[in-house]
Amino acid sequence: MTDPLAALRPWEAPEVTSWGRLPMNAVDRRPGALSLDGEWRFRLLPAPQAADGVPWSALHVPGAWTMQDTDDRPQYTNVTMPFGAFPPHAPAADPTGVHERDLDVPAEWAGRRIVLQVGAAESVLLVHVDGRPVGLSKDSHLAAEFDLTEVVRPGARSVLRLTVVKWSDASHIEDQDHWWHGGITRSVLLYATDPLHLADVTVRARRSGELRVDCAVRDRGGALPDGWYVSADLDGELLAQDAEFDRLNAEDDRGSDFLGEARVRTVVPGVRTWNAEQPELYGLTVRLHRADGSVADTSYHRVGFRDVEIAGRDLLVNGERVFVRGINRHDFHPLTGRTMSYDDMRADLVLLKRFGFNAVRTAHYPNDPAFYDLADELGLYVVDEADIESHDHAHEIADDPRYLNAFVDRVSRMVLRDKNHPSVIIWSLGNESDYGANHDAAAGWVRRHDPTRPLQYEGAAKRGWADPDVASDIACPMYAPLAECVAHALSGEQTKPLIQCEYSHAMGNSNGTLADHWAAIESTPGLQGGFIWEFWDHGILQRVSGGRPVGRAGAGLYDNGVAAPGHRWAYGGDFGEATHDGAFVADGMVFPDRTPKPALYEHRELAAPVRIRCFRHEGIVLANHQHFRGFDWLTATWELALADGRTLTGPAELPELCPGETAAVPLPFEVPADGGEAWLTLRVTTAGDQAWAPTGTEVCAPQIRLRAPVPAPAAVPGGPDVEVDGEGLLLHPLLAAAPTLSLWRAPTDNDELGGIAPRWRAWGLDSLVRKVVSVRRAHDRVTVLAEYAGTTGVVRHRQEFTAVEGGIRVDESAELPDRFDDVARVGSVFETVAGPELLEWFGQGPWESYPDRAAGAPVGHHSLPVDELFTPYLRPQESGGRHGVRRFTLSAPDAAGLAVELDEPRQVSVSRYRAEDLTAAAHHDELVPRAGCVVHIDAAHRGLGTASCGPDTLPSYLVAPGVHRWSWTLRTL
Ligand code: IPT
Repeated sequence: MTDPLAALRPWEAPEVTSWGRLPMNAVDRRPGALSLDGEWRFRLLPAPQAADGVPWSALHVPGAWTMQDTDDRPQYTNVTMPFGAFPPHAPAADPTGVHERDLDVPAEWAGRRIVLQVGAAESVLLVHVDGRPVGLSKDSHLAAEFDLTEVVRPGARSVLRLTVVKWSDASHIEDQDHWWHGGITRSVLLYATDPLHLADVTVRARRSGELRVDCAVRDRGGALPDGWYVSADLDGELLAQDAEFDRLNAEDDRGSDFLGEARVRTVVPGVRTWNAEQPELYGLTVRLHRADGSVADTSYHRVGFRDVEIAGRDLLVNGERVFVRGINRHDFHPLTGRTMSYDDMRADLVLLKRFGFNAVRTAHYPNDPAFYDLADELGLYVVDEADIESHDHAHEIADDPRYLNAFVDRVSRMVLRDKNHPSVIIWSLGNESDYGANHDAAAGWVRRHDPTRPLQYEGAAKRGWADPDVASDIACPMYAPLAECVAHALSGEQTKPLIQCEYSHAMGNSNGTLADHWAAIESTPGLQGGFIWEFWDHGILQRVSGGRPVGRAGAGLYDNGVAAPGHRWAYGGDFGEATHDGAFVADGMVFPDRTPKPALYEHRELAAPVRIRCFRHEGIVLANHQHFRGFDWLTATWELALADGRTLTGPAELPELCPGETAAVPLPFEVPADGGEAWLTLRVTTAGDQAWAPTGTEVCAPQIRLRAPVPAPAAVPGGPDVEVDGEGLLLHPLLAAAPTLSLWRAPTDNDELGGIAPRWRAWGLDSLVRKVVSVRRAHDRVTVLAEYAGTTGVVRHRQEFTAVEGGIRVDESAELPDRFDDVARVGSVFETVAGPELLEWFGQGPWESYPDRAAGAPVGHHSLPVDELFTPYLRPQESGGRHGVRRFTLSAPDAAGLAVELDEPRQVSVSRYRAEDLTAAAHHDELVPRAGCVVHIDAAHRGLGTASCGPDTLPSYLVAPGVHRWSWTLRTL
């Protein structure tokens, strides 16, 4: 092969990170650029040096070819590399996409400097124009720019070829936990500048109002024009120029195209500072002038004045110890794989703001540039993470000098690109790559280049949370048990802020114990928050026919978390991959179509700016849990839910409170003397439009109990006789299956991957064999004793059915042997006949809640269609539970209904699926809803925890062995 680029075999040369690539900079060239996005000619070669005989087809750019009906499909692996070759090698079979298009360079660009920008290509990009090599680049998540001035002619047509090699030495350091794709995934631009141009602009803006703008100026022609200067204005006000620099410039007569750095310095009096709650931005326009005053180049920046520092073990933003309510987020889309529009990105961040997040870690690579603009504008603290994860070969690569350049290159280019964003408060060296000299080299570069921000790296922090010598200013563990974090904070040894870079793994039905985490964080100095893993369920939309995938990945329709009929959310293995990590890719707080999972409501409440501390002296104590804002942007209504079925509402006044302050507020109503148990909820909404929420958006709904339940009067005996069959099973016209004992739930991902469900199976809890021991009939009651045998133990179950006015009272007990020391649930399960469609309940809701995830579901009178109770987690599993249910009815306009009264607040679920239906299915399209309702009433239900990756639930949420008792009354409506 004669092509010198290919002759280097750069895909197996980690030392080669680029050739012919321009230095990274922070000048935004998107405005005024020529978009090269659209249909390109495309062919997919089996390897980079394969013969070019493949015919051309068409491909949309930007867009991964793995999502566009080629033979190369998406593949999901977490840690394991998708090919066997060891670093720095690539496999022989190495899909290589040749993208080609005509390039018509505008005639009016004559005499200008012409630059190509490729937004992102994975994993090696080779650029040719008219067959001439122009350059190469690596790093699948950062743009690469190439100067085309010498190789194109304004007014003429050239052929631009971008060759993308999928697997390379770089793949070994891009081993992140998401889908593998190939292609160009961000926009391609062509732009022109004057030969005299801004090569970079660095902005530093402090909360004092101090503003420094440093402009690197180059002249492509090397003509050394005299008398050029830089001006800058802030929101239209001209800022002072730096006379000292002009002098330096005049003296500089070297023959380089680098002309020097122009500086602007000023102090903005009375500056409005930037923080995530009030992201005040100023518009900075930097202009580079020729000697005659005409403008040669312009760069626009949005500037936020703010300070970030670490003081002792506190991370401070503008001097405040802020809580970091963070989430990890990938650039993901269910139709494109990776390519996101501005609107998609905005929708992601708006949703995060609405659910109480104030921080994002760009796991595990620099995100699309639009992300940072939006984070600045909407108010999110960003941990900006470099594109380095060598998970499968972490130990060898961290110290491998062949990769030294790549580490420094990736970290430094991220910093050069993103340094001007106020939202970026911390740099991260990458993820899961062990810790070695390559990291220290990159850290050294960052510390010199940008001393204004702390640096973190989990792999370094692992060496010791308090170790001063490692490349992490923050103790940023992942999935550390809460008790360990608290112990560290109390140890007297803590030297750095403790902010977990990953915690609370959101796979499937998860995020148990989030409330316990936040109770500890908010009450323990030294703990400052963390980043939930993660935002997205990375399900790719896939059309299926007869259980087999058809058509291209990402084609089809979806709505509300559910793939439309004939489609499914594909996860690892669904594209026929031999090596994959299954549903581990579906571990986010939103479904692939961005529908919130119920756990998001839990988070929203735990982040509530308005809290009710307590109820006393006929008033409530309110607290402002923000760091910078009062309550003036919020408004509230009160809602009083009474056990007798009433819900009263009215306007509530929020007091003026500074951050951290509390105030006693009298109740704006009288609590009715009757009505039983009473709960006050404040519905807090936005008083005016916010950038992320229109007026009236609910921000939180804090709640407090005003009156405890009043004991119910004993049921009046009477009613129809209780009937049971020969097996002691209740006969009832509305029940298709009688209440029996249930100890099993369809394993959640946490149950399964945390090793909990395997124990249940070993005990035989998924296939208990019921044997009736005795049936005793008295005049108004029937008592049934039964045994449920597992493989290693027997549970004794007693049911007493008593006829009461209008129905049947069921008193139950179950005795679990010591051996069954951790079961999913202890309770009753029964099935109704077809008919009931609506569930109405008094308890927590309206969304799904579980014992260790119940802080965000207020007690009240709720109702939902049975079909909407269920949460469609990508891999079917236990879902749809409601915590703290006191009573419920199941009804339909034209069918008989039933009402159930519980002895105390219980975990209840109503669904169209039995636990075994859910257990057996791998995807939703395999589930067939039953006509009746499957109803669970649990005396005890195990917490969810997060054991699919990280700590299990806390001991207090486990279901203990011994005797469990519960009672309920069933009536016909
Ligand atoms: C951790 C990874 O950093 C993250 O990318 C993701 O894989 C997460 O786990 C699980 O979903 S690494 C894990 C080995 C703790």
